[in-house]
Amino acid sequence: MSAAPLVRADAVDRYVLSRGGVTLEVSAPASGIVRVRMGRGRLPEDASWAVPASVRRAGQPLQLRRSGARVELVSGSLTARVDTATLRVEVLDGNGQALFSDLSGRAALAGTRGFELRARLRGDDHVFGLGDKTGGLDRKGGSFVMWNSDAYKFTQATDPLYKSVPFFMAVSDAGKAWGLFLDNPWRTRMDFGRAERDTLSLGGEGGALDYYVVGGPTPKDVLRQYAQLTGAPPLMPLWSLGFQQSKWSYRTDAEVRAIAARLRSEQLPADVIYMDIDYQDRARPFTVNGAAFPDLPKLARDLREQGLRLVLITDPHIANAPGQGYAPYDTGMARDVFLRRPDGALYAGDVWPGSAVFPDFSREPVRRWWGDLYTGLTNAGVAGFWNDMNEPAIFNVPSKTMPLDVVHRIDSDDFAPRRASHAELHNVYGQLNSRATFEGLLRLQPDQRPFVLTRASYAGGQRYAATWTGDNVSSWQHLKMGVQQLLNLGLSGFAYAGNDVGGYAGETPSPELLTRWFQIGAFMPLFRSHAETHRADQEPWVGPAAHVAIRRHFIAERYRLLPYLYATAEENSRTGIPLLRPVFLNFPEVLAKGDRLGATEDQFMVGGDLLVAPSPTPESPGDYTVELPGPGWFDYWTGQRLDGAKVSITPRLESLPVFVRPGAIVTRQPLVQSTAFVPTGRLELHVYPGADCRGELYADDGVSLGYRRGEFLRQTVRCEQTAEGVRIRFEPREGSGTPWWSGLTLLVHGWSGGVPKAWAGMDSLPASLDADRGAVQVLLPDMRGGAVEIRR
Ligand code: MIG
Repeated sequence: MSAAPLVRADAVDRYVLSRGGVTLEVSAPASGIVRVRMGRGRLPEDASWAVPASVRRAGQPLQLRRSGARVELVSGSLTARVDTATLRVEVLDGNGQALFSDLSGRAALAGTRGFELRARLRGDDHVFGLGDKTGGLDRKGGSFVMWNSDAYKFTQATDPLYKSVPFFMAVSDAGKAWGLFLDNPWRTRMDFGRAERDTLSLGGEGGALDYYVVGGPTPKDVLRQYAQLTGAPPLMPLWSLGFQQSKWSYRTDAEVRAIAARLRSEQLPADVIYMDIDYQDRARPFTVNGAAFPDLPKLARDLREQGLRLVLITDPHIANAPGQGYAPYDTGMARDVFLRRPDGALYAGDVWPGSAVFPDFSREPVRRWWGDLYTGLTNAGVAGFWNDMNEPAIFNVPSKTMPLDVVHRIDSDDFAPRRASHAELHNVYGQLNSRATFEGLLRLQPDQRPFVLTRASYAGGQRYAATWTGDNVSSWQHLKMGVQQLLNLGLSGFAYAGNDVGGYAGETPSPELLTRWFQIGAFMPLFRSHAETHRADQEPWVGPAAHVAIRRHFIAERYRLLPYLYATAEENSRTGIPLLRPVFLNFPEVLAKGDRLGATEDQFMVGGDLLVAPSPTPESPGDYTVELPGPGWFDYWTGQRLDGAKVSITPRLESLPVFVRPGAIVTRQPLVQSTAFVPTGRLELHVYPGADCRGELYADDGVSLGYRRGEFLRQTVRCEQTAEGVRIRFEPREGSGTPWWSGLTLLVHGWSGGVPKAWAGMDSLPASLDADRGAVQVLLPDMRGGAVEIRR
């Protein structure tokens, strides 16, 4: 190999060059991540709502090489090649293959404001991310706008939606991935070969051209790198993984108690009941209608005894109610927290309380004031909060939001204090609203994990809140589309996401639709049933008894699976890898099958091991074939090993096909009616022998931040096939946490021998054979380490 002639090689922190009135900067906040900024004249302000200063400032040195009109900057395995005449930037992988090839260079800033950047998009690349936008799992061929919008009854064709996450990953048929994050909160546009074949274009109306290219090379690496930039979600309280029952609205203390009582009498496990806007006095945030809810603390206490927590809605629109003793308005005015028009007049817009005013969440002191508003409700025992309408949504105006010239006065992070238009802050309004809530709750209850649910957000918002997809429709199409939305949210950093089970708007769901939605919802990261006001009830007990029994079975199955789900959530908090995953994230080789995403488009995985395969045509269920990533998979429900990698399914209402990776070790627990009740008995370890055989045990108290001080239990369990059977190895435990379980029930699936013997060290343990299921069962003590061998 002959190297290009080098003039100089240097290590630099960043590389800056100006040409034709445009300044370019290339830096590397971490190895394998290249950041590019460009400005007219000088560089734009180095500040961000998505990437914390500590990350942006942690520059990795770049190796600089000059060769003629080109400069190469090497960071880890990535090379950024700059054409010094045009300022075009190309990012190459370790093999010298171009991942990202900018075709515009300084011409991207040819206009007087904003930018328009074109780049090459490879023909065999699939594109994922951009939050919960509809239009299909693969964004290739699509064009999308980032502009947070209240999108009631959105469809497959609606764009923009509630959130703006200008991040995508491109994955080739060979499974090679890279990602791009455009850190610009203004109205932006991304086009993936729709306007122009094989061309990616990124456009923005204002603000900085500031983007990061991350090099993968696997899809999981891209997500880890994106999490390095924008953060991973914190480990949320265990109860947020339980079943959540909501409705607009449970209107009285008696109605909430009746819902709780029914959940319990029906033996429908549940952790949360939501209270929507009608609990408030005249729809005013941070008030409680005392006639309907005479004693909220008592209600919260009584529910808690039944293992149920309350989550209350608190919208950002503060009633414009001077002189009425409404504290959020009065204290807000005293501290000048509300947004104003350019002429200094208070901005007021109509929402639920009537005329309302809006906090300027771009100011740290305002976020602090907002956080303190939760004092009364947290003291009353409310466990979590729901930030709705924070696009922000405004009634009675064609734009459905506030005027773009409303003035924010940024005072936050490492931003220079300055005035900025709503056009700049619009897409971050919801993210900053949920940040104010999250940070306020942490101040009020420093050792509790906050739970915040937000509708609008921006990249990085996963650090503060879970999210849902807004006002979906009770239809088969939404059931199917919702899975793809939640998959893409997971690929965009938002690992804690759900949609309204049963559908929010439109005609009430048929019993079949509702049952199917409960089945799939049971495998979504957030499992929350919710529906619009003035509709027939759609709680899980509504409809024929046979349907209720199926829903109960699936809700219960989710509770049995909580140890597995929670371990996956804990992994997410360290890595950014989501709970809900498209098949290719775990098995990039499925992309090589050629026909785009083929049959895997309708499938999804929960964690690394469970593959769920609903009907691709749920509205008219005929037989269908499930293609698994390889041979040797197991049927989750029967524990039996399957022949081959194709399974043909005849849909039956009571079942949802779920398959287990050969090599998985899946944890399950005894059924509880709420995560507030500690299970008694044994933890089940289901071993499915195969290559790369492992599983994770993770447990902690589920609610406090003790896990950050070592109060948790984490343990890897591995298995290997031996000449005589299977050996299970328990690696040493990490953390000081104590388990709730009294011992372990080990179940080894796919057993073909006769009655086995089990050995742990020198002692023989009782093992029994379930010949029908092809499983061996061994009752073990709690294993802090050591190994067990099951022999034929
Ligand atoms: O204008 O609070 O998406 O979940 O039930 C509607 C009432 C306002 C919209 C949310 C929905 C919620 C509803 N909200």
